[in-house]
Amino acid sequence: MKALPVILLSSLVIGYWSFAVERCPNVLLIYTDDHGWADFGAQGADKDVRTPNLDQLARDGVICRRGYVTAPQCTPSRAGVMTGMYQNRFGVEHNGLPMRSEVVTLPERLKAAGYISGISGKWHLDVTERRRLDPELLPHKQGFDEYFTGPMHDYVASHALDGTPFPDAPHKVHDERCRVVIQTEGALSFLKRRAAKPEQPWFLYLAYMAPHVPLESPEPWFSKTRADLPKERRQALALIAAIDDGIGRIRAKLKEMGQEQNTLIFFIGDNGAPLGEMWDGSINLPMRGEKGMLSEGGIRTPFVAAWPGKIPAGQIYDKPVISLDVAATALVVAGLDSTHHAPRDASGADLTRSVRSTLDGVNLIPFLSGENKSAPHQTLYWRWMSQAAIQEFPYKLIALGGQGNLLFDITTPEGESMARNLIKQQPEIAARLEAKLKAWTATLEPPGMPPPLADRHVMLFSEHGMIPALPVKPAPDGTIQGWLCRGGTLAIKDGALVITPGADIRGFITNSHLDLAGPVTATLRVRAKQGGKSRLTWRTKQDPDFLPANSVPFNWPASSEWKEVKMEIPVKGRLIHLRITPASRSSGLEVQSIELRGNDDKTQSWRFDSAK
Ligand SMILES: [Ca+2]
Repeated sequence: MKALPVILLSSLVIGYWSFAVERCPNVLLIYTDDHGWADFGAQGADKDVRTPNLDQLARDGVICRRGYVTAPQCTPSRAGVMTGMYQNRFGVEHNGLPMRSEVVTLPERLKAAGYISGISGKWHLDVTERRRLDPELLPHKQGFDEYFTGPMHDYVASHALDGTPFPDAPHKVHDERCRVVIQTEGALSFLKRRAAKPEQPWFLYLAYMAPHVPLESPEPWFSKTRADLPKERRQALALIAAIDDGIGRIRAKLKEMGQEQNTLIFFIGDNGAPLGEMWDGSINLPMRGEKGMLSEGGIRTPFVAAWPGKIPAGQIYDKPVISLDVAATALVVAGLDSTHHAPRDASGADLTRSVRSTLDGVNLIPFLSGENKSAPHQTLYWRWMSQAAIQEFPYKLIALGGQGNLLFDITTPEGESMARNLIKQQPEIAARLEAKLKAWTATLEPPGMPPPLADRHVMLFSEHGMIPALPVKPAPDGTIQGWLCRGGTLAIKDGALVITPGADIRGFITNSHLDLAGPVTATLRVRAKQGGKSRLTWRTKQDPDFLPANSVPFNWPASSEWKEVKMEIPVKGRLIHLRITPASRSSGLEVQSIELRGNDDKTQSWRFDSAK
């Protein structure tokens, strides 16, 4: 008697497969890396980028011109798309914080509908602090049945590229070819195995590690780019062209398998291009800002969806959508409960945001098919390091930790400029959005609005013309950006902090507003007319006072040029207070910048060269 329900269930399942006209669709998610909004041809933003296959995919489906991701950085953005949940809800705020194994992923959920899942390319959800890898957090521990995963030339795989299973999987594979080609072949290898089992639906995550740095010049694509462009631009265009060829090969394979009509495809960039020293050659124009910012340039990326026969072809969709919608859409088309219709209280507040398994995205199919004319999202949220943001189109409020709020109308790309900051003109909208943002951040892990910890991020907003240049002047209490000189005086002169030790004592500069996990890396840009032996001393949260052991020496360079001095500070616990004691009897000590980087990659930094 006990076995009967199982037999009944089995026959029902077999019956379903035998008689169903259509089985559940496959889902293919292509996720590129640091790929700016402008960089695909059909976007129409840049004339140098050529992506005929991606353009064809867009013509066969829809370009979402307001497509967002959940963070302006790799790991948190990937945690969001892989789970369909705002990653801050389970503590993946930024790179260096891996996704814990108990977090429920899309491939894990799809198992209930009989899907087999595969990944090719970059994972980046297993990187702990100080860039260590945790093998317990690899894709095969997070729901992927088959995998060929890695960023560049070294991979961990369940199958060889020719399709042969590795009996000792996870097996290490080294391949010297261009990473984009390898990652395309990893995806093709997965598809080849699916062709042998056409009755089983599948999910494939093809995460290209491009055009992210380190750049390379792969042929035959590089020599087809315009020779008068900057080398980085040519390299990015070559890598994007290689991705485009990969899309062509994969779509040809789907056609050969007879699966073209039965595959829902998403193409999304994980975050905007970085534009500073680490420029990857990609561009975000006309979006303002870059990777590392919650302005449009950091979180609005290429976003295409295609499902022949289900999503009308050739559309441009202008209502905001987000990468979180991939999981909700995939689960609904797989016939599973996406559980995203969260109960709300009378004020509209979502009561289940804090429930770990509740999705934050929506099923996009009714919206992209035209069945539902309303907007998929009333409100979108972000929090990343020292920034948080909320968007209720067309308004977006950005909270810069310790620097106040910005309010923009983002209808036009140039909307996020200092001249268009509406924070004073629209106090009621700003207050309403801030209250909602505070309520949302209170449900996160850890809860709360962003801390004022990353001056370098505030600098980015200043460089992109979204806030004025940072004022650098002594505060009424005599400190300069939190630094104080004991036994001497401090001044800002010619873009540097100038230290004048007292007549009889050498004094020191000190900052007691620190909070960094040890060990800490200190990077100072300094110079002096007379240098010499100097010292860093510190105090942690646990220490009753400055202890003699908490000290490292360094040499203050005597030089008319700025010199970078880098030190590992072997702090045990949390650094809260630091002293920089200059060389004895030295003169003309100057500091251009100080950066302190904690063990968890959090930084506190000061630049004195923006003084006017
Ligand atoms: Ca990225």
